[in-house]
Amino acid sequence: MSANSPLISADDEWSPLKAVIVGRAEHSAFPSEPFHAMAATMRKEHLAEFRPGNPFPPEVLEKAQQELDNFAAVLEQNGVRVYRPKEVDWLKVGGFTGAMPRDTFMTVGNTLIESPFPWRCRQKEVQLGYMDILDLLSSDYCARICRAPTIVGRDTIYDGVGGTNGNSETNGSHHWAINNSRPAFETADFMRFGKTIIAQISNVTNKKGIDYVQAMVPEGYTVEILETNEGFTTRHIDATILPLRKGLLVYSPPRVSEESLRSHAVFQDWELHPLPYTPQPEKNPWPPQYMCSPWLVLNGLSLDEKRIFVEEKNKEFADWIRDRFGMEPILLPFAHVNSIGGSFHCSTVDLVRSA
Ligand code: ABU
Repeated sequence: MSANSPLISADDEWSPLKAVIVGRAEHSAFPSEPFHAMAATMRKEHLAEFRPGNPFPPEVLEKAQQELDNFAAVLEQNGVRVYRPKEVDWLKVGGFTGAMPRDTFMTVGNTLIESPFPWRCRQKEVQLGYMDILDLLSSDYCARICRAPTIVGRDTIYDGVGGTNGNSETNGSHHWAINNSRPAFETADFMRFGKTIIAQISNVTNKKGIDYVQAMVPEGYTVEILETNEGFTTRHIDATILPLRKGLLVYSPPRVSEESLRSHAVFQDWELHPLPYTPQPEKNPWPPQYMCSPWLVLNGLSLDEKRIFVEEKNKEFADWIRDRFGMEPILLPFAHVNSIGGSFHCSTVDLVRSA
């Protein structure tokens, strides 16, 4: 990149990647929120771990950090400029992790938008981990950085939702684990398709959050809500749909239908393919799948319209996209990062992609 290249400029998920944030895993701890919010998003078998001051097992974090460092090195070898957040003791500060920046920021054109997190344990994430990166990015005078709005007074996001049985869906008029009293989202519930941004409402993203993104994006961009099939753990659109390149998208059939996708003008002339995959439950997998679903197979990061990072165990998926669509998957180890919340898409924020 030349000295005058933009530091923030990305419109989609597949154009050649030039600059990216890659997260880090040290000192990550299980997030801890009111029981109903954890129960609505996490697997039952690990629910008891989601309590204050509980670190992920050190052997998982050590390997996750190695996987992230290796991934960052491979990106650099491919000419991508890589930024890393600061090392933070998330356990000590009552936070979660620096490994999942996709939930934290989204690039739309020249604008970087910070999530007004619903989870309290994540609300200091940017202040603690990402200020050096934001300082650097703000040296590009054409870049806009939208920090999350301050919550004035008491945070009301859980008022009237939840309860003690952990099932948000049985609670009064509210359906989700958060209410709509203030804008709240995780940016992993949004995906960019040029001037159209596709979003989903979920247990971490509300309608006011989506309206807020619409207000923050540069002129000419539109945010549309995709109807997804609400699952008990609905959180994040990036394990539901995966655009492999312009005009070609793979989706998780239990999570979204072709009809729902087709109802968005942006997909009308796209090839839309259901992923032919039936998750097989594993008995006591190692590392434990603390914070992810089997559909994380769709959580790839594209280097360009051919090359995409895929977790090395997902060989069937890699073969399928190679043989069927002529893709060139790059297989890397990432199982320990998966364990704590996501894959290559979740653990990155693409800052610059250029056509
Ligand atoms: N951020 C992806 C986690 C969601 C899932 O595993 O389905």
